[in-house]
Amino acid sequence: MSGQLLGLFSSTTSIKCCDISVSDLKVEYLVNPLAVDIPGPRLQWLLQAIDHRKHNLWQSAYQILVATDTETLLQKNTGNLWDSGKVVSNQSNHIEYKGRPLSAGQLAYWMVKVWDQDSRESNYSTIAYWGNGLGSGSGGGGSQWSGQWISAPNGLQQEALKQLADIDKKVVQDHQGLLPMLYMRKQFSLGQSVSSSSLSSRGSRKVKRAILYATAQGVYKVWINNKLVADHQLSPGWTDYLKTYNYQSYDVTELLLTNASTTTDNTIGVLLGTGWYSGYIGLQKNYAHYGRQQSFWTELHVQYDSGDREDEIIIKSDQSWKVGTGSLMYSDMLHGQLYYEHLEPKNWRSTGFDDSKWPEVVARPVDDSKHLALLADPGVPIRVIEELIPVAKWQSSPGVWVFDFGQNAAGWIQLRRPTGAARVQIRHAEALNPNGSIYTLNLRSVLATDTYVFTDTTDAEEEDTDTVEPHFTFHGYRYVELVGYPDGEPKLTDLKFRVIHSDTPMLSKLVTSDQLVNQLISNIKWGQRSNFLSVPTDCPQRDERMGWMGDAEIFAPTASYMADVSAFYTKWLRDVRDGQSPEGGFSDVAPRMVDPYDGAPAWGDAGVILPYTMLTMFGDHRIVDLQWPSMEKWFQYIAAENPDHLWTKRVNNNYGDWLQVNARTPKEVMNTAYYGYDALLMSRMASVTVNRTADVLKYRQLHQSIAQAFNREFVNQTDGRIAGDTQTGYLLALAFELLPERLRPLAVNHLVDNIRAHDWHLTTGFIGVGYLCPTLSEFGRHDVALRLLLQDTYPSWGYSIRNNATTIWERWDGWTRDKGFQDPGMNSFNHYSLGSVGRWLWQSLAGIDNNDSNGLVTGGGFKDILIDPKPGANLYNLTANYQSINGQIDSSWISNGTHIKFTTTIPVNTRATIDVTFIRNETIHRNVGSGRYEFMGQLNKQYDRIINKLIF
Ligand code: RAM
Repeated sequence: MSGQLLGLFSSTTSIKCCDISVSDLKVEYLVNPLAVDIPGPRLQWLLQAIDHRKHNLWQSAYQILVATDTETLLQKNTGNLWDSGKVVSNQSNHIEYKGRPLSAGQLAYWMVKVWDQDSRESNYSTIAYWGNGLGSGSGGGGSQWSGQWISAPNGLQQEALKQLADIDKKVVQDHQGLLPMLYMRKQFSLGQSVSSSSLSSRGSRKVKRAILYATAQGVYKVWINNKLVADHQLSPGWTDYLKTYNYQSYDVTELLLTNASTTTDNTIGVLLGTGWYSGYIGLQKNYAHYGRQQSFWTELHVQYDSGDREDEIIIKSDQSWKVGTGSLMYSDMLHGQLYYEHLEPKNWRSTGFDDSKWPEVVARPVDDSKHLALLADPGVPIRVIEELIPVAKWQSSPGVWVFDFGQNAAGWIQLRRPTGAARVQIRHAEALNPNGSIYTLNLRSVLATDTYVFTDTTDAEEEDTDTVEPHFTFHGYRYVELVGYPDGEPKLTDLKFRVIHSDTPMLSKLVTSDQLVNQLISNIKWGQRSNFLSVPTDCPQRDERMGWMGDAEIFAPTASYMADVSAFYTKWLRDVRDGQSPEGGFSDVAPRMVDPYDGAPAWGDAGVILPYTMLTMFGDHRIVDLQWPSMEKWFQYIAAENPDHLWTKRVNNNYGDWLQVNARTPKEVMNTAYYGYDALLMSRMASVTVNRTADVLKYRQLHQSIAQAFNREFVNQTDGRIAGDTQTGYLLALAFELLPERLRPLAVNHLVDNIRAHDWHLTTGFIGVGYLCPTLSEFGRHDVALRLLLQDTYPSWGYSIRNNATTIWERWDGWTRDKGFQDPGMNSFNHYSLGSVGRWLWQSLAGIDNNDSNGLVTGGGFKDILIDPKPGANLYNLTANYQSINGQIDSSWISNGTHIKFTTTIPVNTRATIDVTFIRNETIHRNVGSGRYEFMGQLNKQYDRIINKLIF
């Protein structure tokens, strides 16, 4: 019947047409990655309903074809690398490639078709591809790398500094340790580098694909024939350079000059900066943390159009490269950039530049004897994601212009190049002094200054004359101060804020009828954007910017609702594993800084919590397997010194509920609770991963033993009071399942009493805040959670918003009306930690969750969804969607105070339980398949009370 109808609706669709289409193919979470160093990469796709009015659509089978070529094979439906055959399964992600092994660098093209619930076949998807990595997971064997680490000969940068001292002695004296950027170049011709045997056939062979692989000890940018190979920033990103380097892969086919005569030269130009490797590093406050000498590594692999695979390494980093210096006297990650235009070697990235005065580089082989791994980057690049223009400007004193961009974020200024000679200085700040000048005290020791010394435009290199921007620095700011701009009054359009972050697609949305809540969501989002910079940092502005583990574990669920952070965290979890000490201690920050301490409780635990988050949010079982040995080690590490199950030893920096206010949660309460939580998560993870039946029991028992110790030591077994009597104490005990059932209602009452006693304010710090609203909602006090959400007096999220916050502050009292700015020693206005409430907005308010997220019976990844929205307060309207790995889930409601209409959309190939509890006289509990569902009715009593301030 439905088939016939479909035939009537659409003349182009055949009666037998499948109900679903396939799109968004990815490999290891990435769109067409050029290098994947994992055996058995996992494939995924999304399914869409062709007719959105239909329900209960799912995939009953799939077939994957993988081939070495598209035209001759895949388009003829032949998979010479892998033909999965028709696999009866509804799995559409995490499907392991099981075809022929790929050689290093080989490209595999693939497509997939599916059968719907009625066994009707879809068309094949469009073709996607991935490239096999060069090391193929071997961890980097020295012998397999043709490219070498190349660096500058001793003295080259010192020479440039001497030159600088002639111009600006003070800069050199003040900043011992800053180093000039290196310029590296190599001219090459495709014709000259092929072996003599293949020379004759050269004319007939077309380059099919050219892939450039590159990485650095430092940060780099690459141009081929004066064109940037990609829009990536700050590559290769930050890893634990004592152990791992990620190389990036770029398709440069279009950039190479291949059609002209064989003598045509191509030129590769590389700018090499200090970055995390040898630039100024926060907290440690030193330069050259990993090494003082920056090095670059590259290989350019070319594949020809001649059927079978044939590869040539056309160029590689070796002794034959030249190196010089130029206009970039420094471009330090934290401090900023100093640029002297007249020192720039003109056209150095183009063929024909005379580099005879540049010395040769020093080359050394990639050495695996130190167990250094060179691995394909599993993460996403940092990019300029958005540009902001200033919303206001003023002079804080004569000639000192301040610009306000209206938004705190991370990035840098792109400046219109002035016409005349000038020394222009840009300083960055998050806040203002009362007199309208910029407030920079909280940046601590960083300069956060970009300086340009321009010559006359007539001398300037042509293509760079319009705008200038720094290469290897970033700042966290909302305001900038501009001094020395020569063309009269600077215009708003002379400056652009180039906003950067790791390119995690941020597609999920949540909008409500309440402006304060919307601003909170915006602040959380900008906190995430500003701090997802290769690693999840604490803050983007002061001399810190490190991968703090406590911040990361508490925010990870929120981050995973807001954006697709799957690849980002996959990359970072290697940094976490790399940072584990031989005894088993995870670190406080990953990449681990050379630090005598292992991770503190709730910080080191990120090593367990992050894989669990990946499992629940993305259904990723493999990351659990990968992390399992290190997680077990972490338990041995804690257990070794805490045999009584109270986590009182090996607490290292022992931060406690960091930056809590008006409360003192005993550290041993928090620490022991976290030990229990770790055990709980281990048992849950073991329950859904293969071959871990014994571990389920082992960790469940451990959780019980810890719970017993916790109760014995900290909980009054009669009245349920927990030592310290703080919100965080009750929250952790409830959320981590540490209390016997009979004590739970008592603990909830103590929690609510405590909130009431603080006049309906929170007292939680970094850790407690993550469980505040979720636990209240879970234990029947959603009304109190809403009250805290909408609170706008100190301390609350609303208080910062009422005081113009556009990001989440590090501290509840970052600025107060009574005291002004907090101690500048630690006062960031862009820390995401206290924004961990974000997950509750999606999970509880919008009600989009995994079904049985705790027991993980369903394996995570929103394949089995729970829709259980909890409307309330003056939120008469909410529209949310979450872009899950299994497709977009929608949830929205609109209410007029007496009636409510609720709509939800469940993606194809998933199922959901919908619980509607807010309609009078009706308790709806329905198990459904895909499609759109709508419920309408009179609001029940409970919500009459909660929806109290109606606007229409
Ligand atoms: C601060 C960091 C971070 C926090 C640690 C304990 O310096 O900013 O956010 O996790 O301390």
